[in-house]
Amino acid sequence: MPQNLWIEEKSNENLKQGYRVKKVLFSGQSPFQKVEIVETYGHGKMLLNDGLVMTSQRDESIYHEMISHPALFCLPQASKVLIIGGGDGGTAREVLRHSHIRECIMVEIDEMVVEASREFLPETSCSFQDPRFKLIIDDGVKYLKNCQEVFDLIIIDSTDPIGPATPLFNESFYQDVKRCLKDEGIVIAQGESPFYEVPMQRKLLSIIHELFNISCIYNFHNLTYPGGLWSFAYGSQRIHPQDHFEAKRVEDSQLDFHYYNSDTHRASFMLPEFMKKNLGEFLS
Ligand code: SPD
Repeated sequence: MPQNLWIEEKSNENLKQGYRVKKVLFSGQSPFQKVEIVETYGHGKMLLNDGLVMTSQRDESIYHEMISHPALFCLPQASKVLIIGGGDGGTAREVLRHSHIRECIMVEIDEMVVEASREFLPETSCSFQDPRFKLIIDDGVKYLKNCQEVFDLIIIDSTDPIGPATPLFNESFYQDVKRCLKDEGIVIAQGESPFYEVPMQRKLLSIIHELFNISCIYNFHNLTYPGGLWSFAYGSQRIHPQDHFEAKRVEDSQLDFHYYNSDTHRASFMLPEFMKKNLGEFLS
């Protein structure tokens, strides 16, 4: 292995971020994308799809806690969760920490991501053996189009809106999300960068605003995704992320988190002024 091997993530025409690599653990070409798992010096193991970092051992807990627990603590009786994407397993791991969850279905288009994560990222994929977990290898758009079930929570743990994830950012997909969600249910979607992806955030929020009574966006801080600040979109017909949130539920759960707590829950929905200016017309 060369002493000075780096991987560079090119986020856009003007931005690259680099990581020094200790070892390439996996590299494969699936029908959908190039899948790589590398061990880095500074961020531990990383999963990349088509050269874009999906998850890093150093801070994956932040992303996976924040995509799961704000909704789950607003839905204390949730039993049935659908994850679209999420092939590394981190979101399923967090969802299944809640003992009231009876079924967690994950629909991932790319089996190679699941299998590589199973082998090389056991810390994130550790819930694949949970009896409440069901894996479906399929296109999430097609799955929801034909789906006749309803869920308490649907989580869109997608890659960036290029390649196989592009249709996950379209209105027709969200029509199906709405149809398959209880009125007391919540949809959470990977919401991109508030610094670099304003048009995409506006598109996503406008769709959610159009289809759901409550539409919000919330933020978390991380090391890996460009800009450090990253967002999730939130939609629901009935459940408001602040009005239906009780801090005591978090304390009573006795779950031990790295980033999420009742303060970060509330704070994550408080937006900086530039985000209010960019997205305010689509927010409840
Ligand atoms: N730029 C990366 C966007 C994040 C994508 N999702 C990551 C999947 C982690 N389960």
